[in-house]
Amino acid sequence: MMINTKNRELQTWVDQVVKLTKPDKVHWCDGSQSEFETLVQEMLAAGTLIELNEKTHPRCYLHRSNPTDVARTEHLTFICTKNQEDVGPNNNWMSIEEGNKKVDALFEGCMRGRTMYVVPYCMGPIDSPLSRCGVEITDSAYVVANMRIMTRMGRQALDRIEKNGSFVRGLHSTGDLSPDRRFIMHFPEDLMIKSIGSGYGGNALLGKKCHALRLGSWQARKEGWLAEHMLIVGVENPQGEVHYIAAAFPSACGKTNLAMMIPPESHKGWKIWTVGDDIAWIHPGEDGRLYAINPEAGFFGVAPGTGKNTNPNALAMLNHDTIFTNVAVTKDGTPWWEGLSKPAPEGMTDWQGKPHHAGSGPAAHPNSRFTVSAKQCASYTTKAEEPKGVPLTAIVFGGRRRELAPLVFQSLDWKHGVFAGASVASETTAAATGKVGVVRRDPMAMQPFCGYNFADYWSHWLSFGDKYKNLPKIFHVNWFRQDKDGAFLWPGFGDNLRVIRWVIDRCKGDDKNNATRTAIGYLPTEDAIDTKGLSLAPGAMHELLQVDKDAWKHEVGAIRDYFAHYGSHMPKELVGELDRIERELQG
Ligand code: OXD
Ligand code: MN
Repeated sequence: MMINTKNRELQTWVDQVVKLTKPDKVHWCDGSQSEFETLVQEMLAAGTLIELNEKTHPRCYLHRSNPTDVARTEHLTFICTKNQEDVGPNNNWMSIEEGNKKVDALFEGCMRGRTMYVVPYCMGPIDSPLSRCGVEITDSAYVVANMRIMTRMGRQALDRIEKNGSFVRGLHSTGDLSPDRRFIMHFPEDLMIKSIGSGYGGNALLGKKCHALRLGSWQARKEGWLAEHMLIVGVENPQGEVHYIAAAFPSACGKTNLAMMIPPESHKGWKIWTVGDDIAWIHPGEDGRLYAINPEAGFFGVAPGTGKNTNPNALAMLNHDTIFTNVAVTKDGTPWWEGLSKPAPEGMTDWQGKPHHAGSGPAAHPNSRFTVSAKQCASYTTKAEEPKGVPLTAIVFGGRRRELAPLVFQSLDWKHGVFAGASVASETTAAATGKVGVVRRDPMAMQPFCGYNFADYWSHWLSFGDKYKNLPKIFHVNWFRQDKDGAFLWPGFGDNLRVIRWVIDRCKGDDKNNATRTAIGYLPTEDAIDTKGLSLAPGAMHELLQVDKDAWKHEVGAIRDYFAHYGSHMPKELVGELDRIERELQG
C-alpha cells in the first residue's frame, strides 16, 4: 500500500479501514480549491448536487438528502465506554466490544464501488494551542465538501497531526442510509467515532457534534476546560468597548441569529462581531478569566426562519459559495424556504424534488440547512482566528419556553449559574427526529451532546468556581414567552441586544439599581431594559419580568425529580441551590 503520511498510527488505521470497507479508490484530501471544484463537478454529474441560479447565486448548490435522513437521530447515538456509569442516564450506552462489533459488521465491504476520502481537519485556528485535530474517513463527497467549509481541512491539518501526533479518528459511511442500519458510535477512551447509515450534518460531519462536543467534552473534563454548545459574539458599544458573550441554546433556537444580529435602528453606534454560532471551546487563562475559541470555520445553519427581518447578515452571506440541503427551489433556480418571503412563490419544487402547491406542507424541510464559510459573514471578526481565544464577560443559557422562564435573569453567583444551566428546559425542535414542541430538560443545551455523565459534567463546571477568580457572570434568557393567545411577548432578533445590554451593564456593575434580587436570581427592574421604539403589548414587560411563585414551586419539583435520576453522582451543591430556591419561594 502507498505511504501517504509520516504519522504511522494514521497510516496503519487508514490501511485497516481500506481492508475492512474495500473501497475502489482512496483519496487523501489536501483541502485545495481545485480539489473542491473537482468534487463539485463529480457530484453535479452524479446528481447528488444541483446547481442553483449562477447569476443570483454563483457557486451555490442544492443537495437533497434521503427523506428518512434529515436530522440527528439521538436514539441511534451511543457512547461506548468501559463503565456504563461514566456516560450517565443522559446518554445511550453500549459496551466497547458490542459497539465495535455492531458497526464493524456494517462497515464490512460497505465502500465497494465507492471512493474513500481521508479528510484531515483541525478544529480551531491552525496555530492555536487550544485547537485539536481529527481525521475523518468517509465515502461521501458531500461530507468532504461540507467538512472543507466547516473546518480547517487538508494539508495544514495533516502537517499539524504529523507534528503533534494525536488526533481523533472518525470513520463514516453513508452505508445504505437505512435507519435500521444507522449508528453514531463514540469511543471516548479511544478518541474514536464510528458513524454509519446517515449523511446528515450532525451525524456525518464528524468534526462538529461528535468530535467538538461529545469527545470534546470528555477531553475537556480530563484536561480542565469546557467544550460547549455555545455561540460566541462580541458586542461593541458606541465607546468602542467590546464584550464577548458565549450563549447556549438548544438546536434551532436562534443561536445563529444572535451570533450575527444587527442592532436595532435606535442603537446607533453599537456593533456585533461574530466569532461562532454553535460551539465554543473555553479555557481558563492565566488571569483567571475564561477564553473561548470557535473550533469551526463555517456555519451549518437552519434555513427556515432566516429572512430580511430576522437575520439580514445571514441572508447576505448565502448568495454565493453556499451548499444548501433540503431547501425548496423556485422556478428561477433560486433557493427558498419558509420565512424567506411571503407569499410563497408559485411553481416551486419542494425539498423532495416534487412540485410544491399551497397547502401541501412546507416547501423546505423544517430542518433544511445552509453550509457556508464564516468568512462570508459581514460581522465575522478576525478575533475568531486569535490563537488564545476571546475573553468572556458573560455566559448566557436559554431555552424555548412559552411560559415560566422570564425574559432574563442573572444568577446570584457561579454555583447558582451552574444550577441555572443544569436546569434549562426547552421545547424540542426539528433539529432532531421525534416530536416537536415537547418540553424536555436540556441542561446547558448539551442534552444531545455531552459525552459523559451530566452529574460529573456539572461537578466539572462547579470546580471552576473554586479555581478561577475572574469568571464570567452567568445569565438565563428566554426569547420565546407567549401570551394566552400564543402571541410572542418579546420581539426577539435584533431587539435582543436590549437584553444583552442589561447583561453587560450587570457585568460591569456600575448601576446598583437595575436589578431586584428574587429567589430565582437578579431580575431587571421594570425600566432597566431600554424599550424605546418598541411596540410591546400593554403589560408585556411586567409579564416578562415576573416570578410566578406557584409555577416556580412546580418547576422546582420537576427539577428535583430530574436531578434524582443522577443518584449518587449528583453534586450536592446543586441540590442545595434547589433547597434554597424552594425555601425562598415559600417566604
Ligand atoms: C446543529 C444542532 O446542527 O444543534 O447545530 O443540531
Ligand atoms: Mn447546534
